[in-house]
This record gives sequence, C-alpha cells and structure tokens, in this order.
Amino acid sequence: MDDQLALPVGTTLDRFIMRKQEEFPFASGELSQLLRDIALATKIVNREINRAGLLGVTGTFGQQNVQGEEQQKLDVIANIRFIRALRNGGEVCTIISEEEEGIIQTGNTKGKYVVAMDPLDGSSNIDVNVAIGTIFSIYRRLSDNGEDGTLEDCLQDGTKQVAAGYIIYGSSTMLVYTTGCGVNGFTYEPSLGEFFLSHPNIKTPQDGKIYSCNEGNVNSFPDGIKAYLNYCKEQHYSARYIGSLVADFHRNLLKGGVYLYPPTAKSPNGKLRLVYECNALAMIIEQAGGKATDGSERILDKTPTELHQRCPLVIGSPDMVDKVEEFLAAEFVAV
Ligand code: AHM
Ligand code: MG
Repeated sequence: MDDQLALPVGTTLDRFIMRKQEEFPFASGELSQLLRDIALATKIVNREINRAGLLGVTGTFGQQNVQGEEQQKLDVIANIRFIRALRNGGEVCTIISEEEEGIIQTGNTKGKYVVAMDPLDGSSNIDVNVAIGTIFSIYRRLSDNGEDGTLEDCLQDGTKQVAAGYIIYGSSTMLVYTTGCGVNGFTYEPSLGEFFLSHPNIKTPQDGKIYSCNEGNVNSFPDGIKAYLNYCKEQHYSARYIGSLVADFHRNLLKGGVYLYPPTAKSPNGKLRLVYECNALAMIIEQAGGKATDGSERILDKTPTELHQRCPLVIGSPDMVDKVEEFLAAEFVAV
C-alpha cells in the first residue's frame, strides 16, 4: 500500500498549464485559460469522434466548404464545438477556420487573442476509422482592444504565433502543443476525462529514414522532388503515408522523417493551408529541433496574404529537410 502511495501522480494538462504560467510572474492567465478552452473542446470532439459510427454522424453533410471540398458531418460538428468553446471562453476576439470563408467574430471584443484552426483535418479518413486531427495557432491581436479583430490580426507571419498545437484522434487521443519553450505531449485518459503529460519536451531526431508524401502525384512533382524520392529509395528509406497530416506529422516527429506536400498539376501551390495548417506545425517542429520550409523559404517567415492561402510543405527532421532543399536547389541550377 505504502509503495503504491509513493508512486508519482501523473501531471494533468491543467496542472502543467498552471505551472508554466507561474514561471512567468507577469502572466495574466488569459493564454492559460485559452489553452484550457481548447482542451475542453477537444474532449467534446473526441467523444463525438469515438461515437461517430454509432450515432450515424459519419458520411457527408451534403454541403461543400469554401475550398469546394465536401464537408463531413464531423467537420461541421468539430467546427461548431471549437468555435463555441472559444466564444464562451472569452479570450479570443476572432477565429479563422478551414470550414468558414471569412473571419469569425466571437463578440469578445476585449479578447486579446486570435485563433486559426483546422477543426478536423484529414476528414476523408473519418469514415474508415483512420487517425484524424485538429490543428491550431494562437496569435496576439494587433488591433485595439474593445473592437472586433481585423484581417490584419489574422494574416500575421508564423513567427508571431504565441502558441500552436494539434490533437491527434488515433489509437489514443493526444494533445501536443508549444508556447515557444519546447513541445509537450499529453495523452487523454477517457475514464478520468483528463489529459496527462506523456511526452515531455519532445525532440525530433536529427535525421530519419521515413518519407511521407502522396506518390500518386509523382508525375507532376517538381524534378527536384522526383530526384529526392529516388534518393530515398536508393537509401532504402520507408514510405509511410496515412493521408492525415497530423498523423503523418506526429509519427515523423517522434520517429524521425520528412513529410512533403509539393506543388502538383492539380494544386500548383501545394494543397495545405499556410495560416491554419503549415504555420502551427512549423512552430512545433522548430521547437522540437526540426525544420519546415516550402522547398526554399522557411514557413514561419512567409507573410500570408489570404486566409485560405495554400503553400507547399517540407517538414520534419532537419537533416532530411536540408536534403530535400539540396535536391530542389540542384534542379534550379540544372535548368
Ligand atoms: P483536409 O484539410 O481537407 O482534410 O485536407 C488536408 C489533408 C491532409 O491531412 C493530408 O495530409 C492531405 O490532405 C492529403 O492529401 P492527398 O489526399 O492529396 O494526399
Ligand atoms: Mg485540413
């Protein structure tokens, strides 16, 4: 009995957020509250995802989102849940969501923060029980308090993120986030309804042997990417591609690898969205010792001009990202 009492109690996400806040004596607690609001929405969305097959909420909703893609019911549900949690929480003035064309005003004109999110990424995988995710970025607003947020608040460079994270709804549900002081991962314990610190201070391996991309598009990839993929095969690297960005990213973050979504004939600027997909993962990978570029430019240095702007993405272990850039640079020299 005594032995059992001596066992360490896991650190809950709430306690972790509180401890981190105490390290900054002037922190007002608003960002901490915002992170808790996101965690609450995550628990609700996680519940919906786990019950999806039973509730008959899988399948499409019969509408298209602003990208012209079919929305799944769970996309819509997740969007509503996150917006509601952020609106009720009070810390966020404005939200950008993959599912909504324009910026969303929460009515909290005194909220200091802007959130950009993809409420449910990898939605084509929902119906087949494959891991899906949520991605979020948090920015401090630039506009004056007391007014609605502005487009300028929403189109800040990735370097201006004060926090970023993702949730992976997989074999277990995890929340991984950074506030710019390293990356920490928390695993959900459903019977207790709590996230526990399971992956403290995540560092990605310097190099890896996994490459992840949709090779079905290879014929329209840039020559440098084609050459890099041949190099991966010569090196006997493993190809791993789930088609769920968060899941592919998460595996590579922990095991070492590179994820690529290059320009293709169908998507000349790549498929992924800078503001609410690439920037968040770029901040996380850099905090974990990795790199994220569009093939030549650091993702976090890019200035977005549109909410739903797409950009090519090469992200992962630093040595692997450097190698991809070398191949791309050689392509331009050859031309
Ligand atoms: P979504 O935001 O509509 O779900 O699309 C993004 C997803 C990513 O999760 C994934 O990496 C990519 O699209 C897969 O694209 P493709 O099917 O072209 O390989
Ligand atoms: Mg997405």
